[in-house]
Amino acid sequence: MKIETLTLREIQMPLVHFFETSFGRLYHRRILLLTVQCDGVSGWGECVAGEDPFYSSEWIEPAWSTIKHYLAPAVLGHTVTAAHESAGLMARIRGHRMAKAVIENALWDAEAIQKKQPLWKLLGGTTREIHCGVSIVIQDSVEQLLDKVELELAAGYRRIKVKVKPGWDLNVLERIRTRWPKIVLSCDANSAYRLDEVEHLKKFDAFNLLMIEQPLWNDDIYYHARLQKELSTAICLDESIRHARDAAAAAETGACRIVNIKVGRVGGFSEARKVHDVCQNNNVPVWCGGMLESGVGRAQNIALSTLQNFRLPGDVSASKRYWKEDIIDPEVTVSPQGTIAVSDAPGRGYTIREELVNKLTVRKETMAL
Ligand code: OSB
Ligand code: MG
Repeated sequence: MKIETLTLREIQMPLVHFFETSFGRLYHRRILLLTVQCDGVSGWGECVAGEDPFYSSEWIEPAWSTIKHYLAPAVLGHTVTAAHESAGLMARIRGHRMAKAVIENALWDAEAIQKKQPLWKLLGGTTREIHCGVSIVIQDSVEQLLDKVELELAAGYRRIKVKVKPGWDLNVLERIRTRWPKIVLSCDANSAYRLDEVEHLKKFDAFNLLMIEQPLWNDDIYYHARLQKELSTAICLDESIRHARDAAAAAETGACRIVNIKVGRVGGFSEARKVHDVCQNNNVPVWCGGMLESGVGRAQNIALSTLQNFRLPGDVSASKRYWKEDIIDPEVTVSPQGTIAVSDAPGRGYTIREELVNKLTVRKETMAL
């Protein structure tokens, strides 16, 4: 596959509902999409960098300029036999994993289309159907949150995850558990706690949670290992896992019992597979995290979730939870059993609605040699 051109664009999409975490409240998404042209085939990728450097130090402005000035020149004009080889071409550039991932993932899409194979099969996936959960954010009141939980359970979702932060945690979990004693429930702190809150965090054990996600610092493994020893609830790491070595260190130190894999956070599909394998070898189940993706990123998350060790429901949910109109056809739908059926079409398995993408585009730049 000769990497001929890269087209980067920013689209803007209003969210159906605001998204509030311990970082703040978000109403609109600014999303970078990338198209790669190889031997007459177009592969699409989505950069999951946010509009602000709050979840990660990466955000869309530096992602755009890093792609333009460093990553595109590193790959353009090169011929690769498989998409994963692009990671080697970009290795000289440190960090910027979300920016690297969009290039590598677009190439995986192109490779799958070229080989007339569904992306999930090319990745080594084994299941025809993935299990879905939802991430429910901080609301204006607990009553509003309970209404959301009820709605998502009725839609069939198999795991409810709620965002927590000091002041919006034990009270919320208590109310959910009282009403639904048996549901699969977890929480995500996005690093909102510190080690001097261990006594407080121990109280989470009363709620029979599947996991508590990323309670401590975003860049920490060591103190999570100390914390995990104090809790009976499994810790799941999200932000802290940047690559397979982090996953190995976390498994070795006992810093978590579950890992959330986000393909963008770890730099692309090839590293995501390595994280998956390290976790599988250490008997640590994984699940696929979400980053409020448009259909392009959503399709890639679905493909990744078909790998064998994705044993827990992911934050991969229906397009309509985020968008009035998604940019793929068909949009992602979830069955009443809380599953997504995987497409057998070549590549990502969903068509890009290019006219709609063009309408949503606010800037666009094509890079070629
Ligand atoms: O921590 O999983 C997270 C969204 C943006 C940044 C961080 C996180 C999230 C989510 C999104 O929880 C889940 C989804 O896409 O529905
Ligand atoms: Mg998280």
